This record gives sequence, structure tokens and C-alpha cells, in this order.
Amino acid sequence: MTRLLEKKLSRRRFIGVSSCALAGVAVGSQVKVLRALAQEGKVGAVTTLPTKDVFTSCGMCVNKCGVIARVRDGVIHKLDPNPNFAVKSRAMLCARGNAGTKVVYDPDRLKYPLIRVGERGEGKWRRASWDEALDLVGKNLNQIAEKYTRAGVVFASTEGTFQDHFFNQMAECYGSPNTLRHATLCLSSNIQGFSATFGTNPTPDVLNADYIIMSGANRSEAFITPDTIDLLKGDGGMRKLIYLDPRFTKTAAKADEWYPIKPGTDMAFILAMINVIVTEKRYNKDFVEKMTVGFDKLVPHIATYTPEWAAKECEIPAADIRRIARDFADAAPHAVYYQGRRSSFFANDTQMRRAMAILNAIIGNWDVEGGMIPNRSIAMTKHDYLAPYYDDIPGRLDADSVAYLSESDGSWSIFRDRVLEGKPYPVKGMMIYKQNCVASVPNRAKTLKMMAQMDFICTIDVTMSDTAWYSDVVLPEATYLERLDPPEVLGGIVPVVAWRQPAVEALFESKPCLWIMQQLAKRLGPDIADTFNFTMEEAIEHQCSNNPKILADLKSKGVYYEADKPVYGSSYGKPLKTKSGKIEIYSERYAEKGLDPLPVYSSPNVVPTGKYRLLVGRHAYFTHGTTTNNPYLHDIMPENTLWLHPQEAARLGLDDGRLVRVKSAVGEETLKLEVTEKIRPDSVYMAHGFGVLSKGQSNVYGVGGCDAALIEEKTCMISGNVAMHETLVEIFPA
Ligand SMILES: Nc1nc2c(c(=O)[nH]1)N[C@H]1C(S)=C(S)[C@@H](COP(=O)(O)OP(=O)(O)OC[C@H]3O[C@@H](n4cnc5c(=O)[nH]c(N)nc54)[C@H](O)[C@@H]3O)O[C@H]1N2
Ligand SMILES: Nc1nc2c(c(=O)[nH]1)N[C@H]1C(S)=C(S)[C@@H](COP(=O)(O)OP(=O)(O)OC[C@H]3O[C@@H](n4cnc5c(=O)[nH]c(N)nc54)[C@H](O)[C@@H]3O)O[C@H]1N2
Ligand code: SF4
Ligand SMILES: [Mo]
Repeated sequence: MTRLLEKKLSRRRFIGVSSCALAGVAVGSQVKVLRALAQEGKVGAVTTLPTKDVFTSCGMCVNKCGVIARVRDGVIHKLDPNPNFAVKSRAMLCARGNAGTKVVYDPDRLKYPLIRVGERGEGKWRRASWDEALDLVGKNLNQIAEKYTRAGVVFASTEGTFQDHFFNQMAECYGSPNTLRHATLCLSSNIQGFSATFGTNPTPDVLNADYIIMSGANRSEAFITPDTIDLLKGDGGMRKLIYLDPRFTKTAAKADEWYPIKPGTDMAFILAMINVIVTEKRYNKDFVEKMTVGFDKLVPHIATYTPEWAAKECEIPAADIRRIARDFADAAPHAVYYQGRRSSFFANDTQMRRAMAILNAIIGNWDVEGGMIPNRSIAMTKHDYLAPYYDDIPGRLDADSVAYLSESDGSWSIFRDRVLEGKPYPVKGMMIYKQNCVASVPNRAKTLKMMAQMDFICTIDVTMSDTAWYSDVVLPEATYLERLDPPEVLGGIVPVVAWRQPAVEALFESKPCLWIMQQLAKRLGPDIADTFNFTMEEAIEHQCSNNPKILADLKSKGVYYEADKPVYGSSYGKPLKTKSGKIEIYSERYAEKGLDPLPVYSSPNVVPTGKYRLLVGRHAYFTHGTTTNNPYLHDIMPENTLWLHPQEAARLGLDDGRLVRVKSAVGEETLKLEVTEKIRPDSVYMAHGFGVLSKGQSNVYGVGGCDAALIEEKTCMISGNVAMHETLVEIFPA
């Protein structure tokens, strides 16, 4: 029995919550979607359908900005930013956020449960009832548990829906230790490098910093709120932005200085900055003495990492490195070396992030205005359940693979290798929720090979992603604008609680994740079903039970935050979550594991003449590989191109706009060439989300090239994070 049920809330109270959230919508779904598709954009038509404004959260990317959905005549007519959410999103919605209506009213959206009838990937489906589809999923999960073990099913998911907790609850209650979250495709090495130093991964106080060095983070196109907006606020003022990127991005355009750094050499730049700040005694002596350990070991360690040495590695002049180091130290503590988010660049990324953390530490910018701020949270009651106990389950398939493996995230690339080897045990089933691993894990051919040896694959999505396309059963989730999602704390300098209320009733036969898990649980036995014996309204009440103001504010303002809490300095006077309780410049823990206790530089793989380093990165119009098919966003950018420097285009005799074949050790893709000075001559770049395999993505099927098909999988052996920028490609005329 769950603790939730023991609470026994009265039915009347649930209705109190739900009547506000689910205010009067009831028409047959077929009729409704036709009306919706027909009426979208029309204002003022007189019908009996509801007209209302609904507070909810954007679901188009990781930021979850506050939204007011304007529902007119039963149709989401427009999405506006929620001004009450200014503390996090600065009351903004980006292009993708605005395009959210097209997730609901997209002819390509998933409408019904589908069961594969042809070969995997052939695209032959038949519509099934929920009962039939769920019976099939249940039968397969039970069979795999019996034939192999419960660890024989991997549960792959990515956060963002607020309902992924229920999917992970299913993994735990089914009894599989094998969950694969997106972190090792994204930010694991970042978290590891900073946590090893500070005991946490802090947030740079962009709004108040006077001097920002940003490397490997493109905030004007890869949006993180509020940083993206705050970065622009300083533009033209006293604030300095120094930007290092092999590409001239929109952030470069807004920077005071842009350096087209040689990819994979950021650590050389950082170590040389440390060298200058230490040898010229520009560090914060008082802070270093009181708050850190291992500075004495850092001094000899950085002695040879001079700006002259670094200049040869990173191709940034020594005089500039020296000047930037001095200016950075002078601006302290209101100065940050901004660590960005995605760190799936190179296999030594964790140590590179360690170097960034140490540089920040020695200028004493810790937990002060304009510095590096440890994330704060908001207390909420935990969703709780008692998972059944099984005594015959082995440990994670990828256990003991890297120095610091997260039990809940795993390591995607290593896991995949072990599935293919069948060692130490077989994994034969995949449950996938809000993850498009075919397009997001490097080496697409290998992911498809792994999927080919599965007995059963079920994907829960809102659209026919490439991953859904290669599944056996596809289940349609209700989109973020059609769901009641539980509240979630978005941590940060000023944390907020966000949630989602449905703007319209779920169209067609789509259902929320909780409902799907509950129905599936019934097919997996009473012990599992028991843990799902609650309603969403009960779950929400329970989560907010420690502080009634949370739910009240969510309903009346669409957000909850604590304006009166101090922003800076709360970590002082308490031990940090490191071994020593202090900031660890030298890491004893790393030394004990045989890892470099201080970051040691090694040069990236060499790019020979005739080959190019493939870089990947965000585009402001798209979220990963998933929104390129959105009709509004597709209109702005219908295909991707391969960026190549004019000098190299001339050398290869290739003109702008012509089709080229791009070949790596693991794949080959064809797309249009874009000859541009916005990239270094030794590198090429293409946007993510094209070259799609699924014919269910009608705008982008077969259009442009897929980067995941080209990227080789290298892995950081400290964090298990993949390294995407070690891939070299050749270019041929198509
Ligand atoms: N619009 C939009 N915003 C997003 C997302 C999205 O999909 N779309 N996704 C969100 C997510 S999940 C994440 S993780 C973040 C990612 O946010 P970021 O990590 O900031 O973004 P990326 O574009 O992945 O990579 C940053 C930049 O690094 C550059 N780069 C490549 N190699 C090197 C190198 O060796 N050194 C240096 N200095 N630079 C290098 C690339 O050219 C790229 O411009 O964005 C988030 N925000
Ligand atoms: N080549 C290449 N690979 C990359 C990156 C890159 O830049 N280039 N970036 C990496 C990074 S930083 C990250 S974070 C990962 C992200 O990679 P993933 O974790 O795979 O996330 P997405 O690619 O955004 O895919 C999300 C899926 O969820 C679906 N979806 C959207 N909303 C909902 C919903 O409400 N419910 C359900 N059930 N499904 C929904 C989408 O249709 C899509 O199929 O990719 C990584 N991989
Ligand atoms: S940054 Fe854009 S896509 Fe992401 S949550 Fe905010 S509005 Fe939505
Ligand atoms: Mo990410």
C-alpha cells in the first residue's frame, strides 16, 4: 500500500482541484479535432465551446517556461508568456514555445495505439484499441521477466513531461535496475566535474556578473532560462562577454570578443588562465585559504601551463590569454567562467569541467552576487510508493563500467555495447518514454542494431519519432497542452515550482503517462498495480501537502516561488558535499580511484588535411531532433546544411548550395553545402533533427542529413558521458 493511499483524501477535495483544472470540455474527439484544425487561428466564432485562459508550462524544451494558453471556442488559439513566471523565464516564450499549438494540432501527431504488422522499420501499422495494445505490452514484459530476468527490460526516458516519475516508478516496480536517462548524452561530465569540486553543480549568476567567459555554450541559440535573456541585458553596458566557439554563433555576434578556439583545447586555455592568476598572485588568498583544499598542489601542477604553451594548443594568442586572465581576476568576485550545459564534446570533458570549476574557485566567486551560486530548491512532499521486492535481480548491465556511474542515468553508449555482447546477461525488451534514442545517441546504425536484437520494443511518444518507427507498439501520449502534470521544482538561483493544467481535452485517443502506467500495471500483477492506485489529483495534493500555498499559487498565478529567501551566501558556514567539506582543488577521491586528482591536459585527436571535425550544437528554432517537423518551425528552416569554410570549399572545388556526401567511420549522409566563414577551416557543422527515417514525420522524412548517423561513440570513462566531437569526416560531391 502506498503512503499516498493512507492519506485518504476526501473525494470532494479532489473535485475541488480538478474542476478548476479541467473546466468543462466534452465533445466527441473526432468532431473536436476537426473543429480544432479548422478553427485554429479564427477568433470570435460563436460556439458553445469554452473560452478561457489557462496557466501552464511550455513543454517544447527543458526550460518549462510559464505559459498562458488562450483558449477560444475550445481551440488553443495562442500561447502567451506568463508574466508571473518572470523570475525564471523573464516572461518570454521563444519561437518553439510559440509553435506549441502545432504539437496539438499537427496532422502528424500520434492519434491511436499502433501495433506493427510489417518488419521493424518498414512502417506498416494497424490501429489497435488501448486494451489490445496494453495486453500485448503486458504479455511481453511478463514473458521477458520469466524467460530472462526483470533486468531484461531497459526503461529509457528523458525528463520534461513531469510525468516521467511515473514511468520510472514503473521501472522500479516492474523490477528492472536498467534505466537509461538522457544525462549521458548531455551533461553528466559537467555535473561530475563541478560536483567533484564544489559538491554540487552551481549556476552562474549571469544577471549580475560583470565579466563572463563562455566556452562550449551557445546561450543565444541554446536557450537556458533565465541566462539567455540575462546575457542580452548586459549587451552594450559595462558587462564584458568573452566567447570561445569554433563557430561564429549568435552568441558570438553579441560578445565583446570572439575567439574561434581549436575544438577540444578549452582546457589548455583555462589552465593557462590559472597559471597567470596564480603566478601573478591575483587569486583570492583569503578565500583559497579558508574555503578550499589542495591549492598547494595546484601551484606546481600549473607551472608549465603558460599562455605561450596554451596558445599553440588552442590558437588564441598568449597576450590575449594573459589579458583575459588579468581582467577576469580584476572583475572578481563578479566574474564567472560559464560552464554551460551539454558536455558531450570530448572524452576528457569531466577533467575539462574540473579545470573550469577550479578557475572559478580561486577567484572566490563562490555563492556571491555575480558569481557561481549553488542551486536552491523548494521543499515539497515526495511522491511515495512501496516497490515490490524481487530477490533474483542482477545489478545494472553497465555496472562497474566507469568511475562514477549514475544508478538512475546509466551510460547509454556502454549499455548499448553490453546489450550487443549479451554480457553479463541478455536485455531483450525496451520501454521508451519521451526519448528519441535512434536520433539522439551517437552511431545510429549501432542503436538500430541493438534494437534489432530486442524481442520487444514499446515507445510512448506524441509523434512518430525515428525511435517509435522502429518499435513494435507505439502508444500516443496526450501532449503537454492536454495534460494535468504534477508540480515540479525547477532549481536554480531562484527556484520555482511549475506545473501543467490541460488547456484542452486530449484529442483522439491520446492518454497521459500516468493513465498508461496504471493500465499497464494491472497487466503486471496486483503488487505493481497497487503502487499505482492513486489519481493525479491525489498525487498533486500529496506533493503540495507540506505547504498549501504552493497549490494555491499554482492555481492563481501558474507558479510558486519564495521571494523572501536570501539568494546569496546560504552555503557559507556549512560543510560542502565534498569529502573534505571544502572546495576540492585537489581531489582525494579521484586520486583514490586512480584518476588525475588535478586536471592534466591532453591534445585532442589530430585532424589530418582532407578531413574535418564534425561539430554538433543547438539551433534556436529546434529542440534536439524533435521539432524540425513542427509545421511553424519547419517553415522557418526546412532543411539543414553542412557548414564549411570558403578556403576548404575552394580546395575541394565545391560550391555553395550543392549536394555533398559526408562520410565518417560509422555512416554517410547527403545534404546541401553551406559555404560560410562562420566556422573554422578544420571543422564542419550541421544542425540536429534532419535526415529523419520515420515517414510519420512528413515534413522532414529524408530531408537533409542526420548527425547521429555520422557521430562515432566515444565515452568519458569518469562520467559515462558520450563524446560527440571526436568524429572526423570526409566530404565528397554527391
Ligand atoms: N533552442 C534550443 N535550446 C536548447 C536546446 C535545444 O535543443 N534547442 N536544448 C537544451 C539542452 S538539452 C541543452 S544540453 C543545452 C545545450 O546548450 P549548450 O551546451 O550551450 O549548446 P550546444 O549547442 O550543444 O553547444 C555549444 C557550442 O559549443 C561549440 N563547440 C563545439 N566544440 C567546442 C569546443 O571544443 N570548444 C568550445 N569552446 N566550443 C565548442 C558549438 O559550436 C556550440 O555552438 O541547450 C538547451 N537549450
Ligand atoms: N547528434 C546529436 N545528438 C544529440 C545532441 C546533439 O546536439 N546532436 N544533443 C544531446 C543532448 S544535449 C540531449 S539532452 C539529448 C536529447 O535526446 P532525447 O533525450 O532523445 O530527447 P529528444 O531528442 O528531445 O526526444 C524526445 C522525444 O520525446 C517526444 N516527446 C515530446 N513531448 C512529449 C510528451 O509530452 N510525451 C511523450 N511521451 N513524448 C514526448 C518527442 O517527440 C521525441 O521523440 O540528445 C543528445 N544527442
Ligand atoms: S525556452 Fe522556448 S521552448 Fe523552451 S520552455 Fe521556454 S518557451 Fe518553451
Ligand atoms: Mo541536453
